Amino acid sequence: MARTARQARAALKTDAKALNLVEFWEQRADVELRAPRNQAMAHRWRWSDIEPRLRVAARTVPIEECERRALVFANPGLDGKPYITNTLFAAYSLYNPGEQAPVHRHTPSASRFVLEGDGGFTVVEGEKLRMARGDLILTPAGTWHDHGNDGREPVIWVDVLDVPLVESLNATRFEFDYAESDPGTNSGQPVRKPVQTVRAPAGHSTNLYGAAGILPRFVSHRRGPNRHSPMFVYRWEATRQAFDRLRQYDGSPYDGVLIEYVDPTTGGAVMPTMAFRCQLLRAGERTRAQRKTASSLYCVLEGEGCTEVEGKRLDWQRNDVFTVPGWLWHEHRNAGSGDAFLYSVTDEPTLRKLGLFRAEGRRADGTVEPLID
Ligand code: GTQ
Ligand code: FE2
Repeated sequence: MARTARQARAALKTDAKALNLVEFWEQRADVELRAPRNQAMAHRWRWSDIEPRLRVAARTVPIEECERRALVFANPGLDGKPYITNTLFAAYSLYNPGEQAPVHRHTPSASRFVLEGDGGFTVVEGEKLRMARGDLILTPAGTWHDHGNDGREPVIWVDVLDVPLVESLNATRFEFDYAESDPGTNSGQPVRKPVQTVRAPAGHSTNLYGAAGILPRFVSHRRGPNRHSPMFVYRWEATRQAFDRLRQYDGSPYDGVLIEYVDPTTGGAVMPTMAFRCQLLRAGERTRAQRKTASSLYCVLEGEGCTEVEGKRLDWQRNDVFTVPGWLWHEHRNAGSGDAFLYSVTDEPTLRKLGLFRAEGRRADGTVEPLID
């Protein structure tokens, strides 16, 4: 009997394989994870390693060949895929004076955070946004955008997109067939264009949304096919002024003086999938340990310090980029004598919408508290 059962089970194993089935009891541990799998690792990319290579690409890779000249962060835990975390794609991009990235749109949502040069611009849905260090520019899912540099120096920025998330949902689509009616022809028929004609007034996003607490009631806040922030640029100048007013407060024991760039019409995240933040850690400031089910990437706008992620120490300085995967205990330290500003992007809005967001913090006495909001 026992022998027959053994034989039957052996046959079951063979049959299951042939029938494209998996015996749950054989792979249960692979399904019932006690904690997130986290293939993406905590990792730091040094600006000093990458900047010279970006300059080589700027000399040797023509813009006509690459369209968008980007060195993409590949998380060492993700098998060489061009993904910085399980949900995020990020890159340093460089555009020389006079170069242009042709107009396109895509289902992933995208953003730029500017590191160098002040001649760069992105045109989003007909609004030309000039870009300077510390500015955040949004190109939410489905918005047409093209980039260029009409200054005299190369411009460098960090792109962050939700490419791996959209890819995992099998919803990726890039389109390059932009067309608009050409007033120069009298046919009125749309014609293909390599870049958009600017149609919004100078400073449009800031004109409409730059004063917190005040919203114009004579415009639609819908700009593109989806719901997202209608404000496409968040200026460093305004952010810095906000920090000047906020720095007198204790801030969060877990994040120092943390701000989020929000949709002015809702007060919520600027995009459905990603949230964009910036935090000031004052000289010597050290945060308590926390962990969140969301994962994040950071870019160092100013200062030097380190972030410890479950025993792994990531030292960082100006323009470096690093990741903190989900559900790993981490804490930040400003190790310098001046302010440190960390820009960050997180997939927290996605996890919140799906009921998957949790956060915990370690109190001063070592006990753990849930973190809400
Ligand atoms: O600048 O529009 O790094 O569409 C990857 C995809 C940049 C962009 C990237 C993009 C862009
Ligand atoms: Fe794009």
